[in-house]
Amino acid sequence: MSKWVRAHTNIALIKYWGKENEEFIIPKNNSLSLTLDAFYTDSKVTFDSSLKEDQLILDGEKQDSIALKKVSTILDIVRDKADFTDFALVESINYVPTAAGLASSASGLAALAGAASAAAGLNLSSKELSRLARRGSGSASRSIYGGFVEWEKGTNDETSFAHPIDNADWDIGMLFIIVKQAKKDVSSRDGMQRTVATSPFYDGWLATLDQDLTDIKISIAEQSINKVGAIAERNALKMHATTLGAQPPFTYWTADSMLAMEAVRTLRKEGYSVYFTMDAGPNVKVICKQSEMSKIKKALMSYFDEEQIISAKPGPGIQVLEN
Ligand code: 2P0
Repeated sequence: MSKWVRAHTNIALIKYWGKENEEFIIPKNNSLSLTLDAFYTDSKVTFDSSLKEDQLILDGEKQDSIALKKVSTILDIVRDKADFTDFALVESINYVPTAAGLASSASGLAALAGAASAAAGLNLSSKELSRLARRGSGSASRSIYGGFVEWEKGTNDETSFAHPIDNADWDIGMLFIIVKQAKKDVSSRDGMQRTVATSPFYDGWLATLDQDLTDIKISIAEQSINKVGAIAERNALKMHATTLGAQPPFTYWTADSMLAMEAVRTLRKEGYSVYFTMDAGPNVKVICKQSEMSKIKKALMSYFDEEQIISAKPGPGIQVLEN
């Protein structure tokens, strides 16, 4: 039955960066994220035998075949499992602040995995949903669950999926600093591929991951914002260092990203528990205590406009909405 399904975005504290298998999206390393409440996607899928092709309507606008590619990958798997061939109408609404540049494949493809399997009458477990979402976009495998989530890299389609590790019901939150940006010129998919293939720093990145993962899981269990933040920050810097060694080299940082990182370091010296992480784009995410978020936001406003700073708290896993 067609139902609206909601999935929230997640931000990795231990990053996914590189694939072992491109077709099945098996990653090179385990990653660990926090699902957030502020940004999410609602999706509904309707299979219809009268359609001649899959259609994606995102925020009311029909999307081209390029945008449909990841969507059809998931729809094809669902059709295969349910043993029918009807094309689908996919309606999606992204709840992301206008112009934030945070359009997220994680929430979008997780919501789609839930909506498509519901519409096909497949009764999938969360683990199966995570595997399905992964086929659209790796990070989507983590958005099936709320709180802190680890994506086990596994070795094949059956063994690569996410699982929840902590509901994040403690004093942690994130502030998003939305820096001014031009169009992204290296997608995360192309960026990680180029880095794995050409960067001499990539092996160094992989070599310290197990330690970062072990350390952050202990720190999450201790509910230590300072330890979790410091590990996430060092992990993000290592990931971004690999791109500088790629051929041709690239970076997602802009001057404003560096200003944001410097602002976070300054606030830390002033005594706040603040750390940063960054993904495949110039925005900076600030890991901090929820209880200090409004004070930190005010302090950041001496560097950025108020509209550029968005607060987020830990968010829930995938939800089927009552239509
Ligand atoms: C992450 N990123 O762990 C990392 C950190 C970007 C930097 O997951 O190729 O859109 O569709 O599997 O999931 C972004 O990559 O890539 C991402 P595909 P995806 O959040």
